[in-house]
Amino acid sequence: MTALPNEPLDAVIIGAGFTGLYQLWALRRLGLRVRVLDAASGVGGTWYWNCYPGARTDSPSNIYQYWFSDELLEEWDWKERYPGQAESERYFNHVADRFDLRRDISFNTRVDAATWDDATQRWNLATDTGETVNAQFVITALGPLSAPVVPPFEGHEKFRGRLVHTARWPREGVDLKGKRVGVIGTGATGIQVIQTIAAEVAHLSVFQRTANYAVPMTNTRYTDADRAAIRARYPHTREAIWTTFVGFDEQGETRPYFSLPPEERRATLERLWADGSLRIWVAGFMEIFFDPAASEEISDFVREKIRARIHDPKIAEKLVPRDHGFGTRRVPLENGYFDVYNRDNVDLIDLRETPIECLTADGIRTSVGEVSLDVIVLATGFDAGTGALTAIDIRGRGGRSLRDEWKREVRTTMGLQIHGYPNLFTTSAPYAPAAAFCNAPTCLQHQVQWITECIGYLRANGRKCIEPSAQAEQSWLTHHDELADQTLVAKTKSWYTGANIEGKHNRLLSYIGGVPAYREACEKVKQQHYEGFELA
Ligand code: NA7
Repeated sequence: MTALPNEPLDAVIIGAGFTGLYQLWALRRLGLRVRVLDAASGVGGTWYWNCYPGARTDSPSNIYQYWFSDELLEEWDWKERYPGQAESERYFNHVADRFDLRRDISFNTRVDAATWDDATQRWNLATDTGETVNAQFVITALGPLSAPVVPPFEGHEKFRGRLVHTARWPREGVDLKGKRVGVIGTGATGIQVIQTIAAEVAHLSVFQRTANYAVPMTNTRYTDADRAAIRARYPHTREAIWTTFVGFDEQGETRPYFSLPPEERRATLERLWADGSLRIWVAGFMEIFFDPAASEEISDFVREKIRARIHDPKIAEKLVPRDHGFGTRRVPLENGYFDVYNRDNVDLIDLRETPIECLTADGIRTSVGEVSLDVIVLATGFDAGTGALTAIDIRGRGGRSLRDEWKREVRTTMGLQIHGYPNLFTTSAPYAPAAAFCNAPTCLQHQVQWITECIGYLRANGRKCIEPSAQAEQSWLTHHDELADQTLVAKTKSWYTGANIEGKHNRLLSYIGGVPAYREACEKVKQQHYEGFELA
């Protein structure tokens, strides 16, 4: 473990994942003394922790990467269209070595508290290693999905088998071969685990609360020719990601859904579906987000696709979502997921019909009896956007507590700063597209660039502090809410709305005005010398 520096720093970055590594690279170029702190023993963030079986990106590798270095783009060979966890982790390790980033990273170091000192106008951070560090700026690069949720089932302590959350999967793996395994959760993670382990385990019991839509993934192993073709498009791709609604590289349908005759609507959906990607969601018909009639028709199209995969019509009906429209929750890609339910060694337990009552010494008891298990996999998701921030005791001006304030209402200004917390910059925090509704690398890189330019501006202009005004924060929230209220996404229960956490704020987590509009708003603030922000 690298000891923390004794001398005061210019900036501390919390997190050595996608955002943290780039932020370190960028602030170093400004000449700042920077330290990155991470609880993990290595780089990669999400791709360090989520090493469960089948973990894989749902964004293609050509847009799930850094754009800041032409050399990096030239030398890194993606092996697949959708890289698995190991390949993604290798990429981050390569980046850390390639740019000599490790010398400024302290691993195995969790930040417990960050306290703003009104007198010195600097932050003091305390870590679980008993160390402290002092810095002018703090940038949180915690990732939107890094605080795992373990549901408070009764009897946790009684279970004699192995209980593991996907986001805390042991690095050495878990032997599932020939075991009776239960998976709770059928979100993007559960789907990946289930489709990966079904053939290996003796018996798999899937505990499903909400049925999920999923699109078949066409993953390809790239040849040299594929890579050359993808590289040739990089100049286009690196521009295109900024112009699309959710930071992917393809524009959506511009023809209004109901302006097309039914057969053309169908043909278009088939074409989007056949792409084997998230295109049908992120670059399809925008009406899925706000027009109930279009949403229903498109959802029916997907329901039909699901039914066609399942032999037993009764099981098929359990797997078909009916309580929300396609695309109003995170759409996962799948690779053999639905076919798993045609196997003899797989049972689907519908928790709406037979809820979990408790864990027992031998497994899980539902309202109709006990399921005996050797291993329980919790694919139960995250306290998205806020959980990782409130896990740290953050104290701003006058000792105010972010944890307490966010219990009442979660507030940010463009997801980048919070009124009352000077010189604290947040990435992937609520009310920016980066929190959820964006190809994460696109939006996180944009936030790093904005933060870096802002700090550069402060230094160039002899300013020490920046903090959004209460008024600017309120007007961003009002704008955010106005857009969110028009969407079906905000009316649907999911982690996007915080509905997966009891008592959490009921506001759409992610800005839903699209990447171009968000970038424009951020650019305007910058052009107007950080209007709405108080500089001291
Ligand atoms: P998600 O998408 O939040 O999925 C969590 C799943 O776990 C979901 O099916 C939940 O059902 C289920 N869940 C959560 N709590 C319970 C309890 N108490 N009982 C039964 N089932 C439960 O998390 P993921 O990790 O799959 O994906 C998160 C993101 O990571 C994903 O969107 C990608 O961006 C990558 P529910 O739907 O709440 O009824």
